[in-house]
Amino acid sequence: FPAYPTLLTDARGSILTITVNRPDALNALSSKVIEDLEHCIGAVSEALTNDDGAWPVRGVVITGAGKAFVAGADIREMTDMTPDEAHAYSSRMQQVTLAIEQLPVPVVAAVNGFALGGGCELAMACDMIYAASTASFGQPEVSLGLVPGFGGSVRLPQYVGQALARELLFTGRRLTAEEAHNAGLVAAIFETVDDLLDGARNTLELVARQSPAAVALVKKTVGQTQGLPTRDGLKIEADAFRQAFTTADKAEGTRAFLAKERPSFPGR
Ligand code: CO8
Repeated sequence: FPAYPTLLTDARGSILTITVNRPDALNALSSKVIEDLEHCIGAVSEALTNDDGAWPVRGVVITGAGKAFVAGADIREMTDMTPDEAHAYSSRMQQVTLAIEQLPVPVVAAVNGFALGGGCELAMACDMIYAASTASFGQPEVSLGLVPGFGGSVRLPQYVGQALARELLFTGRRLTAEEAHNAGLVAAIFETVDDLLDGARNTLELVARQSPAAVALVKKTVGQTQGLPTRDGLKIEADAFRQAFTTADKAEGTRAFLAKERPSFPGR
């Protein structure tokens, strides 16, 4: 994967790390960052659309350069925006968050520092949030006369429940890494940023040993069933279960188990 003007990319084995790299502005999501994220996530998606069982990427880590993960949308850029331009800006980044959710491989947000506003929203679009002990999370939009525009009003209640989400959205109060962990926003905390990146990559290495087809299918199912009534969610799950039975990975996984061997998944 190429580097982009505002992003660094680092592929180690099948794990791709994307680093938002505008440390002087605490990695704020300018239109250029959003465009680069759009192209980079698009390139990953394209690399994974082959049906030949090749999975050049098995997991993605998103992190930030310097002391912030992402300190929000670019406040400077928003000063002269018209309401219609703001709508287009919000919609464009929302599409990026949906593209992350639609990737067939897991994405871990490795939150190394401030994840505020659009930064918290970018993290919440990922499959899992891991945090360094110095990370903090919040939706401070109301302190600027703004509201979340990249999914915060929708995804934050899904992560932490209505009561805490509303408190955070109405007050702009920040959560420490530990509070975010206790609230269910963060899956794991690491002492240092190096440990954080190792932890994110180790989890994705573990994922890479499983059936790629099954991981893609379960990611899709979890995404599709969020917020649905149980009965409707269960129907989608049964369809996914059926689909697993059409894959070569299922044949290999169950065969290898019974033969007491390690599976060699075809990836289809
Ligand atoms: N946008 C632009 N520049 C920023 C941003 C930002 N969000 N955050 C920090 N910076 C810049 C600062 O202006 C400063 O630049 P300079 O050195 O040129 O003065 C540099 O980064 C360093 O920042 P600080 O000096 O403020 O660093 P501190 O360590 O003192 O403070 C904080 C760190 C607490 C993170 C502080 O920078 C801060 O509060 N930042 C803003 C956080 C925030 O409010 N984020 C929410 C933005 S709104 C949003 O995300 C809405 C999303 C949806 C919008 C869709 C609608 C179109």
